[in-house]
Amino acid sequence: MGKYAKVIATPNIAVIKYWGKRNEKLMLPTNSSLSFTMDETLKTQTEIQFDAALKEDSLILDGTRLAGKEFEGVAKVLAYVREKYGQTPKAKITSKNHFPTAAGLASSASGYAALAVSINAALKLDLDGSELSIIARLGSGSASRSVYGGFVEWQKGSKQDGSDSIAVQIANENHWPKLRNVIAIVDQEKKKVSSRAGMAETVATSKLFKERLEFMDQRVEKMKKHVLDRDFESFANLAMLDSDNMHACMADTTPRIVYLNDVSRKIMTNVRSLNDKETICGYTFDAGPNAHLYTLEKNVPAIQKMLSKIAGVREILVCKVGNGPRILEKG
Ligand code: 2P0
Repeated sequence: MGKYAKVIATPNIAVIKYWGKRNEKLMLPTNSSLSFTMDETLKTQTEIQFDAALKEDSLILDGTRLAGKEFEGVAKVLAYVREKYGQTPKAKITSKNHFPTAAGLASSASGYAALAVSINAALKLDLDGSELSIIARLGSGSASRSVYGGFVEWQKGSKQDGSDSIAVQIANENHWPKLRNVIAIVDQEKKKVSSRAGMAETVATSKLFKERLEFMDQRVEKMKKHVLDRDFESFANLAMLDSDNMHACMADTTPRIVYLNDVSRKIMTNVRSLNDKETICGYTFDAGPNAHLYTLEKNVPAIQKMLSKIAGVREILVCKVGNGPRILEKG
């Protein structure tokens, strides 16, 4: 077949959040972030075929051909690869997200990680994880972290050209086998502000965000230690603090950004009650009302029970730490 690959990649969930860019074109963040890549409960499958007979690049996502703004990320990734690794034929990309319908879970991380890994496999470029993370980042910042399994730091870097803004695996998928992310899918309206637009407004207008940045290096280092020590209590408490702090910065943005709703807030209150005697659960929320609840395997039933009693929780998914992108075929 030649220059073909089929790849699966999965989303990641950040325990120290990325919110804010210092360079929008190169997608360079204002702070480092830390996540773990999830298992294949949620996944994107991407096929890519480079072929000299094709007249243009194309992407069919979940059966729909994307154009204009929706194709910009892919165009940017392909342009970077062509400039850096030489002329390549046009690409036909077909991608499918295996996510619960309309769950409001972001698929850009798994999507662009799958794209970066499939390009590398199809063109036999033999790139390392750092370079794959740079390619994925150009499509979506959080995707840089999904090119690895396990626990991953996206280092913000300091160079203007972004060559040191890369993801690094800090522990592999076998490091903390008992850790779970229980996802509560919450009823919601369509997202009003995209993360990309929202974070730009926060950077431009929030004073609280400037203060957040002063703590972030230290916070990432602390979280790395909690992960390496498998110190669940410290891990969960720091994840909650960082999520609360990011959502406070969103609220401090002009115009105010609110992604959480009453169901999200009810979940937060219930987590606090569950943790009354001992920390068995931590929460984190991305740019939407769905809750991601960290816990250890033995406490999953208690979390599911708590969630099942909350009106407005539509679905509950339980994810483990995953092993990163998988190449299914290449040729
Ligand atoms: C994160 N989020 O660290 C944070 C937490 C949302 C809240 O990464 O503009 O879709 O494509 O770089 O990666 C969502 O932002 O934004 C995100 P772009 P992205 O996971």
